[in-house]
Amino acid sequence: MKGRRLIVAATRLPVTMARKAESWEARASAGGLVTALSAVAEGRQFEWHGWPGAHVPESDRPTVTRMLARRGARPIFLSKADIEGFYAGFSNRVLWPLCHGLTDLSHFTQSAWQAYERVNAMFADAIAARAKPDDLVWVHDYQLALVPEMLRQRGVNCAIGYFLHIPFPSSEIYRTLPVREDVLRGILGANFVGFHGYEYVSHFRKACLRVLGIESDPELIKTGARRVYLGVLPIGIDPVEIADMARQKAAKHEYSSLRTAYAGKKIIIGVDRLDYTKGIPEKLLAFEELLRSTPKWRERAVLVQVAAPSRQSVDEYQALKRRVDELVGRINGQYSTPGHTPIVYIHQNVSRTRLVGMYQAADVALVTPIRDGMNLVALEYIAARGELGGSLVLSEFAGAAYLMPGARLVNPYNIHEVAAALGDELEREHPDSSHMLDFVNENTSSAWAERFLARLEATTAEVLPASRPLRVTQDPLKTRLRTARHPLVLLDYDGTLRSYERKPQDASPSRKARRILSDLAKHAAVYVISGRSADTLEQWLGDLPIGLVCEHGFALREVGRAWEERGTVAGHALRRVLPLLEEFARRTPGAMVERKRSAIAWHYRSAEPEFGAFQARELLSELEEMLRRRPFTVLRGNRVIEVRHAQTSKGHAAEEILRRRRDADFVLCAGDDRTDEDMMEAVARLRGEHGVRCWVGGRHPMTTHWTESSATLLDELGKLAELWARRTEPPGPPANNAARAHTRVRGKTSATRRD
Ligand code: GDG
Repeated sequence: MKGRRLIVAATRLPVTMARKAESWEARASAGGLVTALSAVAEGRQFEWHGWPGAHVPESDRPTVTRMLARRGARPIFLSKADIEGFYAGFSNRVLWPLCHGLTDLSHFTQSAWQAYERVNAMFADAIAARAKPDDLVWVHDYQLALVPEMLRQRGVNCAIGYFLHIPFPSSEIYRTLPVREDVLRGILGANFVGFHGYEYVSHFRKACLRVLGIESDPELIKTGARRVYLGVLPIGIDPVEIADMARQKAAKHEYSSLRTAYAGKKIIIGVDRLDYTKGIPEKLLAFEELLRSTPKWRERAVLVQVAAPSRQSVDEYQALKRRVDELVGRINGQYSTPGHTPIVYIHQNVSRTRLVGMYQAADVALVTPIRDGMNLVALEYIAARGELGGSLVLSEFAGAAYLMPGARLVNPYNIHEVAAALGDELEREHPDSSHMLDFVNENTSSAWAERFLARLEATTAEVLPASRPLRVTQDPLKTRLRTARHPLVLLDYDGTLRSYERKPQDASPSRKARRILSDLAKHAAVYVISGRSADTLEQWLGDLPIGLVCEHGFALREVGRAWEERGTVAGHALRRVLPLLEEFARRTPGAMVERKRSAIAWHYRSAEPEFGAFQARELLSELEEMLRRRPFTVLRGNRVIEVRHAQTSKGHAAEEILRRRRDADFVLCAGDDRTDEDMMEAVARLRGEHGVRCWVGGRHPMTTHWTESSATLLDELGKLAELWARRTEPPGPPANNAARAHTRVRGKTSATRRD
């Protein structure tokens, strides 16, 4: 993949700095992410922002920065207090346990949170100073969750991606986080958010709904003017790197010393960071149970357990180490003989090459995390064994469980089940792991990175809108407008043709707006597409020669014709939704249910604000479940929740008009709120470059043009009417296929409502 510059933000740089006597030494650190990104870094400019792994005094920072710059790395220097609060304090003592569902181990402190915010801001500052509109920014993992939104606040307008390497917990758990809104909003600053599995996406969406009241589609969250795409992209490993390491001396040595030492015996391998999520005690207990229940394995099986030291400053990790030491001691004490020790416990950081030798020597890999985003060890084992085949006993709570066909899935909390599965796998002589191997070989880490960036780039069209101020008398727009033979104009009402009033009934159209609409209608087909009722539109605009769409697309009235209604809320929605809304109205003093033909609405404007909002989130969540795969949409408005038919939206109305006005060779549409986005989307999809989409109130990623206010829009529309009036040959509006027979009545006050 060639092209745009890539800026990566991850807590640790791929280079670790270490102080050596009077100078500094840079050591490349190998890791999954480094390998994954090295392929995508080729052929493009690339820089990586992160912590260099050591405290660097002020005076040495210029030197260290220069050394790192040569390797494409840009250091974020952290003080000891920052490292403690940001890394140990909030990332590893709050988010890590919480995301793995261990609320008891999640200890929030205000000072750690402040350090987390501070360090995230340092990353955002550093990147904001470098990022250009065409760059791609890729932020990694839970330690930097606030960075995407902080970049937006600093005016960064390029494509921002975020990948969460660990699980996203169920919303019930997530909601216990004291700073739950901030973290979600932080992530939602990205254009594309990637997770290892579907379950995490679904939890994330539910948290957005329950915590922020933001609804979403399975792959898309719309927040304000921005769209955040969600994707499932399970990470992989680099099988070629593993094959290369397998050929090295250290790997071969490890392999042959294990096979010699345990000749005629079965070797079980466990490789984990010494972390409480990895289920090491559970694994040891299951192995103990196997030895207890099946004596034949006591001297015929060995468990080689690598437990790499990790986060040793955190109390819980120290407690875990004590527990593991104790269990290993107990089991070895109980089952060792002079010739055999059942557990080889390696509490050290082992080189990757040696690890590959160990994997190759093992008949079974025992991977039992109680929760794990993905788990690379499972993949590495299968890759290292290659054609030899291997047995994998794998926790169903690892993301990898969904991707490894042929693995023996277990519940790590059930030690009897794990022991039995392990016993079965030890019996197998020629395990076939070819399906798993196929997956590992195809889903490589670099393919993962390529896919992520491709998805991120796909959002770019929205990120970099060629949005310009609307100036109808300036070229190239002027020429396009003047030469349009059958123009079509689609306009929202409130906020677009008229500024908002505190009382909605006061926002009647000005004389100027009515005159401009009439003038435009002499040369173009004009429609006002509004959320207002048919009666209000009739009263304010019904005498003008324009089409009207009421209640966000529920009914359409062509000039001189009757209202045509679209999907009403009936049947299922009425039977199931109405009682639910009524129940919530009963539970929430001040709330009420309104039944319209197009929708059922639950209003909570008069409810106590906090409680009303709380109940609204609960209701949204219920409605989402209830209406899944049903043709209804739930709209969240200003202190109102509406359930309407999925066919009822401004987008569907615009689509219908475009279908009727097929010969429209130019479309101008303008709007200012969420519901107008559907209209913008329909015009963009159906008319592409033949459409001018104008946002009122500022730039918007879905539009080609923008204008400051309804007043400036009216000015431009006025100029447009004049421009068309000055044309020598008036081309006239496009034909309306449906209403062709009725063109005689154009200009007359229209018919009445049907209902
Ligand atoms: C997070 C998520 C997700 C282990 N011991 C040694 C050593 N390792 C290597 C393994 C493997 C890596 O560390 C561990 O990767 P995991 O995926 O198992 O777990 P986390 O570190 O928790 O990673 C996880 C991952 O991010 C990627 O998105 O899969 O779910 O928690 O590569 O081989 N490496 C060396 N010495 C050791 O002693 N050199």
